[in-house]
Amino acid sequence: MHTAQHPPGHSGSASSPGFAAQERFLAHFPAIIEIAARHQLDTAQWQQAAAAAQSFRLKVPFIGAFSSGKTSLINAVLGEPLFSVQVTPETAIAAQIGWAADFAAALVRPDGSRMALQRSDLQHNRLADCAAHAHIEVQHPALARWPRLHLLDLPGWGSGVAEHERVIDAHAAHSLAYVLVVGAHEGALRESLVRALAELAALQMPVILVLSKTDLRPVADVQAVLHLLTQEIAQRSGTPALAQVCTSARKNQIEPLLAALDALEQRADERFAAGQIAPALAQLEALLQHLDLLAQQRFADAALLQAQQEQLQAELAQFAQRLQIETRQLRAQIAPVQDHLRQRLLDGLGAQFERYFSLAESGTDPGNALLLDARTLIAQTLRSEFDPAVARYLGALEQALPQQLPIVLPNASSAGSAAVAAPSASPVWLALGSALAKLFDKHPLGKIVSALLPVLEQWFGQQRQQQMQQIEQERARERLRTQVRAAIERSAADLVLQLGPQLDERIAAAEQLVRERIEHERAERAKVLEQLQARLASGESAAAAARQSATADRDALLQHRSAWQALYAAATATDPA
Ligand SMILES: Nc1nc2c(ncn2[C@@H]2O[C@H](COP(=O)(O)OP(=O)(O)OP(=O)(O)O)[C@@H](O)[C@H]2O)c(=O)[nH]1
Ligand SMILES: [Mg+2]
Repeated sequence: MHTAQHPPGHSGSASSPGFAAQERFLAHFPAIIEIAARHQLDTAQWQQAAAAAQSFRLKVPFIGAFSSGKTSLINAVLGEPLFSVQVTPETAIAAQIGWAADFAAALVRPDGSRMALQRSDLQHNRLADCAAHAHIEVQHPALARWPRLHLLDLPGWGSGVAEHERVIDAHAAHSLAYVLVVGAHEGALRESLVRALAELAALQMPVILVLSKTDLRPVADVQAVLHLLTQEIAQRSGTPALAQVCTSARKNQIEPLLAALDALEQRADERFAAGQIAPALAQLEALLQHLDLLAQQRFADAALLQAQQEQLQAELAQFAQRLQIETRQLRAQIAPVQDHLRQRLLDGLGAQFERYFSLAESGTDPGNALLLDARTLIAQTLRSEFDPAVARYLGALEQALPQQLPIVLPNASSAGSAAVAAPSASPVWLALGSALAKLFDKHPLGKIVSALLPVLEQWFGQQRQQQMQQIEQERARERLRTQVRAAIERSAADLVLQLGPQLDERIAAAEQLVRERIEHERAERAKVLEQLQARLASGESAAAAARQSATADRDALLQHRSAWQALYAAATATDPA
């Protein structure tokens, strides 16, 4: 069987620490949790960080037209015909496949309930109990070479907005790259894929081009098609694909795809380092500062402690004020972003007027096409107009952080999903930052756009019947033109209206997150000061013992820190290849 071609334990290059990095990272948590508990500090945040690191996976969605060969490719990667490739689109269901030592499969319903599946259920597509929006989860030992990837086999991509929403909104935030599968017989990108490309580009999501079914065409043709598609992707998305590979699932020629997955697994290391190790290092920095205080002799003085506490209160009050001002300023950016969006929608949708008109003329509802274009325009506007404002906001808060509190927020520039922030020596706000960044990372396109769906449907649905009978008449055509023009204007206005509350909601959530985090650190610091106070009354020998225990624990933490820093450095070392 061909699984023998990619044995477990493969490592791409010397700089790839492989799956072991995750295990090595996790190994430090029990000791750290014990130390935090010993000094009556919060352990829940460490439990959460460990759980997040444990379940860390990145998705690799396979998208493409119906029957482009997505499922066959995934079967080939697995080394067995696990998923049925009968052409029955009505039973199409998404499948997520990840590594585990032992095979397991389950149907997962939208409410989270699971039903175990047998291999044969998948092979024969016996998914009778297939609730709408359910999906399949498979654990498979053949993926040992890519333990941090979840391959997503998605149903063939039609042209509807709803599909875009499901595929891009649901997965983009947790995806590493999208695999675009195009059959060699297709020869060109379908329009729905062209739009997907534009949107993925706006989200700065890389793609891998897989030309499938190359056995169907002569080698020279295949090369020509590959060349054409490569150019088109670079042109449409503004950057070249991460990789472009030729495959034939039928002939089991999938080596180039396996190599592309290797490169993704390597990228997953970097994302693990940025998303898990760096925030944990920041959290560790905070714990170290608390233990530093507990270890110090000079706090055996009540007056000093009192002064410390008062200074902290003053700094916190000042920060709260600054937070309010900065948040208000960020909110003030919503209106200009809306103005830009309105103009961009009117220009961008207006440029497509003839296309929508001819769709309407031929009796097809142009609403879908219009909304797909609008999605891309909204994504582009948010990236160029709103994201920089968020970055400024995060930067200003970082500047304003109380000197005394070991609060770690992310590098403002890490707000984008692709950015990898290095933990710097200065207190960057990583722990809170990655949470904040996630909030702003995923733009609420689905929510904005879907509100307009029924409106447009009604708009074009109502008079279509009547229109079609008179379509030959110039007057009716004119009326239709007016209608399309009005639909564009109405859509632009409605989408702009939808955007406001969505951005506002996000800003409010960010502000709340900052408040909670500050409060958390304030409470931690208060606990430390209380312990120091109690120590004043406990006699010198007990105080000395407590200081000694804090010193020993701080030294132990320094060891854990160096180990994590080494893991971080290994994962983010630039690949010489
Ligand atoms: N000649 C040839 N046919 C292939 C190849 N890969 C898949 N096919 C055929 O193409 C058809 C569709 O393959 P699938 O793998 O189901 O394609 P898909 O993209 O998953 O299809 P949907 O999920 O329905 O969108 C099947 O009849 C396959 O046997 C290939 O490499 N060469
Ligand atoms: Mg399929």
